[in-house]
Amino acid sequence: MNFTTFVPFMQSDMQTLINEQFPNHLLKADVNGSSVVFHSHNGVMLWVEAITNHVMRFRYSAKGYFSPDFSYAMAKDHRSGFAYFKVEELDSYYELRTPKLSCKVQKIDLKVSLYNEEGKLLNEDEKGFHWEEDSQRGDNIVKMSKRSINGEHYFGLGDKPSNLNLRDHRFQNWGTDEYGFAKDADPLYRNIPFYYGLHKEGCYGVFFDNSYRTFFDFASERKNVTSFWAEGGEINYYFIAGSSLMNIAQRYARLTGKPEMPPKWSLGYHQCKWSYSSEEEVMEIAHKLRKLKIPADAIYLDIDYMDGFRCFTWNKENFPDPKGMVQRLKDMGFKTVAIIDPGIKIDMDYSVCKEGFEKNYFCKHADGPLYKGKVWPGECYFPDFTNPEVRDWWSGLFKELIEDIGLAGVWNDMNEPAIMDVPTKTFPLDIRHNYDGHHCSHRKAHNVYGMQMSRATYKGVKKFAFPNRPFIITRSTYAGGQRYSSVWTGDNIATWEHLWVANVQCQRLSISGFSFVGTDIGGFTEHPTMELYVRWMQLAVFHPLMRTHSSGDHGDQEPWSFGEEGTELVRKAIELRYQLLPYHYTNFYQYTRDGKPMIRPLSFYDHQDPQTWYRQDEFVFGDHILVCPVLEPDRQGRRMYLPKGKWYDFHSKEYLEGGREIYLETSLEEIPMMVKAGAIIPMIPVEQYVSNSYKELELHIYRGEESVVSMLYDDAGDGYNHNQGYYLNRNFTVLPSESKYRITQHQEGRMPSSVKEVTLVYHGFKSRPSIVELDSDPFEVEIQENNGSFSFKVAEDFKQITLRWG
Ligand code: MIG
Repeated sequence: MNFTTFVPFMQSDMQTLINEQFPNHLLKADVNGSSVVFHSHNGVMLWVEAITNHVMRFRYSAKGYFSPDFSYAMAKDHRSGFAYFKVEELDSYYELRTPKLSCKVQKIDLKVSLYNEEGKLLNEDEKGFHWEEDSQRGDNIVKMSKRSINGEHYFGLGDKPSNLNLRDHRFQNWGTDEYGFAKDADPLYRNIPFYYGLHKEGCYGVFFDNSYRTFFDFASERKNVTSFWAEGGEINYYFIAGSSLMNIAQRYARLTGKPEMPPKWSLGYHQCKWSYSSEEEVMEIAHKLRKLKIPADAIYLDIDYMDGFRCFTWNKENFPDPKGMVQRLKDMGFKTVAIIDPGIKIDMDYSVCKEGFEKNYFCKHADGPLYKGKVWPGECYFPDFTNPEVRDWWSGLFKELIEDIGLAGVWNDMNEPAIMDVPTKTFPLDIRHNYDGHHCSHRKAHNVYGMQMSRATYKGVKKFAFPNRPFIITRSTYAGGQRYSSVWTGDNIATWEHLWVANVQCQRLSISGFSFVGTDIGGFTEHPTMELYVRWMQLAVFHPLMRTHSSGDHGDQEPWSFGEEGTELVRKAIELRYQLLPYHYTNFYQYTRDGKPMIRPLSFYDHQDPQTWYRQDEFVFGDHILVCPVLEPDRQGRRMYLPKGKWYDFHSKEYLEGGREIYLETSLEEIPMMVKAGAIIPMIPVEQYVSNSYKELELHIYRGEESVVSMLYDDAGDGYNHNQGYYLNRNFTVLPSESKYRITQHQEGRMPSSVKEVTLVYHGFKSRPSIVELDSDPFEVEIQENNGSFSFKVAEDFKQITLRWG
């Protein structure tokens, strides 16, 4: 019998039952610059630090000291920008203040409450910090509980395949290889302990930077409480204030970093399968893509290209001439990406194994012996990627693949780490890790293992691909891993439900720092129908990583695998992707520069509209495009919510008033898609692969009644010259009025434009203008009309174009 069921759920009882302990009253507070350390009589320490005006960090220790401060998540420059911090002692509490955020720490129990700049309560402790001594392990389970404010909503947490709004759910982070994962499965591959809270007084973010197994409860077990805890380490969290969810996303990106600009080709279409297992097969796929005029930029090699699954080797029978093959693909405009797993086959005739063994780079058990785990190659050793020396060695191993053979990117898989034939699916917990000199067991290193592998891979690929940019895709990672690698969502299933999951996961990953995301289009396991594959492809047009992948044993999954109609429809979707490439690349630039999520749930567009809190099919892609995938078979239309503002149907150019739900008719040809009134959307003609310099450029101008700014960023599409000012960033501002429509352009950067003239295409205007002025002079133009829109050409460096009527 479980006697706890008879005990009322009260703090004092909890303490005796499970030995929870709490800080008691304040002994002293040490103020030091922008931080304060509070000490309770029973030896608890709370360290509060202002990182910037909007971000405070809270660290607790029940041990009487703080361990050295170390984190894999934080970006190097995350502290820059702090301005002002004031500490005041009052009768019953301390008040710590920046101009944007204030915090009260109660003297009686060290409980914390946080207020925004208007003095409104954002968040407060319920039980606050407490801990449990785990007698079995001799470590502390560290816990934090917060009051959940009435009607509070929660977002974030990485790749959870559940409703976007996390309210009423419990989750955990423990990187897990979950083949054919189900909706609501938890945990999955990635570990991102960051969430947003939103209620009527405001919004905030909490980043719980702890790499042990972490848990979150969002008002699920107890309706008025949200809690998070970990199996070890510290309660160490960053509290982020902001006036919108978007601001908070940007501040989180400042803390944990952003990637560099990717090679432009990586925003093209990628074709993958487990496996294209011979040169012949690879070339056949490549030729067929070109022959059928299906634009594509990358082809992948899954594990079967290797010799007996030995990383950094080739199966010489099926791939007799890797360098030649990669070159032949290059000549056709394809980049080659190959998979590299962490497991190193135990084979002393295999140089990687021998060297890793001799240099002592593989993971060991607590009592010394090397750890052996079974994966594809059979028994393997595993590099300890948390050791900086091992990472350097690993980076160096890419020389041949990248520099000599010419691969453009690397795919890291199985790095949760995944182990076969053991119930835990991963390393035993006693395995030792270096953790950059902070030696620890697998309990602490598990959730960062994949991140550190992708970091070492990124460093190697970057070095040997120079002067080109690296491309990395990883399955497992931790918060901050976005600095090194893109991610895909893992082994999904070819079902309509999984199309829904794909949509939600990509939105959620995007607001959790990882915008460079995609899913296995069509599903990894099982086989999609033509309709499902088409709908999935259409959604993936708006996923920064657009890759078809499948397990290969359920039938083919190439763009032509679903009959002629399917081929047409898939081609059309991929073509739209390539037409929108300038918009995609600009969106990526805004992500790397400003930390803006590329895929934005509606609540990130307008959190003040309650309709957006539960909406999850629709999302905003970049600044100006609203997308709503069709997620069910056999649909002639669907309902969708248009957030406030005015919109144009991208396909029909119909003008629609927002702030309401609409029913939109759709065909299988098109994904429902809206453009914001006033926006300018850059588009190019379809290319078969990304060419890095636009030959023609169209600017699609959607009439609006308010001033709107649109951006178009471009650079060489590869290399690093953009860091020396060799880029071209155009900022367009529209200034509408009764009788005229004016667009101004401001250019920045030293890269000359690759086009001389741009075509301006005007949508939503009642009639063509009577006068066109270029930089305030009358301008003779030949106006083309087409379906209610009109267009003309103008020199690309125009400063101002004004249309007048009447
Ligand atoms: O145990 O490399 O998620 O994308 O094709 C399966 C083979 C290992 C799992 C990956 C999948 C990949 C597959 N891998």
